[in-house]
Amino acid sequence: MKEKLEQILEKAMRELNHAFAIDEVDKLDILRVGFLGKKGELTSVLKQMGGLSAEERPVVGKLANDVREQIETKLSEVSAELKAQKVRKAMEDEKIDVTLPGKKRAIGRLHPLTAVMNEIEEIFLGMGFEVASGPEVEYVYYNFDALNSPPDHPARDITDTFYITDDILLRCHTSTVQVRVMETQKPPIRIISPGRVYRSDAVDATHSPIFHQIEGLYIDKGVTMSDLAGTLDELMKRLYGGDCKIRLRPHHFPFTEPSAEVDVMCFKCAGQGCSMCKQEGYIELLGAGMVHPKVLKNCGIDPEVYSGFAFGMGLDRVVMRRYGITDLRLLYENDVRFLGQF
Ligand code: 2U9
Repeated sequence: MKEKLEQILEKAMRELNHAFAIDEVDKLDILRVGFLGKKGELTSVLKQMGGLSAEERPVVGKLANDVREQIETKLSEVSAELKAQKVRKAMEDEKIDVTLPGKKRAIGRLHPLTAVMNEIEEIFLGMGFEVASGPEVEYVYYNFDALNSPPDHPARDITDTFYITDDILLRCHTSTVQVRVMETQKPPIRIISPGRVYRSDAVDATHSPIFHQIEGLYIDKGVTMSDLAGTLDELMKRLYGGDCKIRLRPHHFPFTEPSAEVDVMCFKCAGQGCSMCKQEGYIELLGAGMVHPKVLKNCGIDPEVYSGFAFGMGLDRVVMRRYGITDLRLLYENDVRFLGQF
């Protein structure tokens, strides 16, 4: 029996050392049960002690206890060492070198359209205007009829405007917002209406079915054309610098009378003429005029008491001029190689 006990001890040490060598912590419980459990190898030997003589029993019993203690001690040591090894490995794997430089996170920036729209809004907020908004899916009434647009106006054609039904369309200008405000708010009214508008245009370097506009409206008593010119002059000076000048050329719009095309002095050549302004010295940037009396009346405002001016500007065109962008599509393709420059 002594030899058997020594064999068990030797086997237990060998298997525990192997479990340690292969970092097999789960094997320890199997070995504990295999040697010390109810049906373990050592327990089986101890059950045979009844057959020993009175002289042998205490000697073998002591030896068996020694073997049990050595196996339990080895089990504890291997278990503790494997746990410590696991902690050391985790510490090593999860080690953070605090001296490393931080990871630079690319931060986003405003789209040039948004940045310029914000800038223009700030200019008008500084002049006492408010920012108004309205639906992009709009009634024909607000987009055309209320604006004194004749029934046969070419802009009404399905070739120019996106229709959803005969009475509903995608707005082709943000003038619709002004009409809605005029219907609900008594003068004085000082608003700008920035936003997305839609026209049935084939996409090319200067046309897009979706583009952005900023329109403005000032309704009060005694508003004149010089108020319009002064406001637009101030806008352009704040946008393009104090030396910037504007000029008004007679034009026609159904919703304003008199109407004007407004040119802005080319900020590149200061009016001398260059490639950007095609030697004109000025660039056409917006349209404007005094709100037509019929439009005032359509919105319940008495043209005998009140007058007002309005203007409309293509925001995309302002952005393209500002940054020397020659292809409108770049503003809508979301190419980060392009957008990352702003
Ligand atoms: C109301 C009355 C009048 C808005 C105006 C223009 C002239 C104009 C175009 C410029 C470039 C649109 O983006 S664009 O294609 N707009 O020329 N817009 S006056 O007149 C209004 C608006 C609302 C109630």
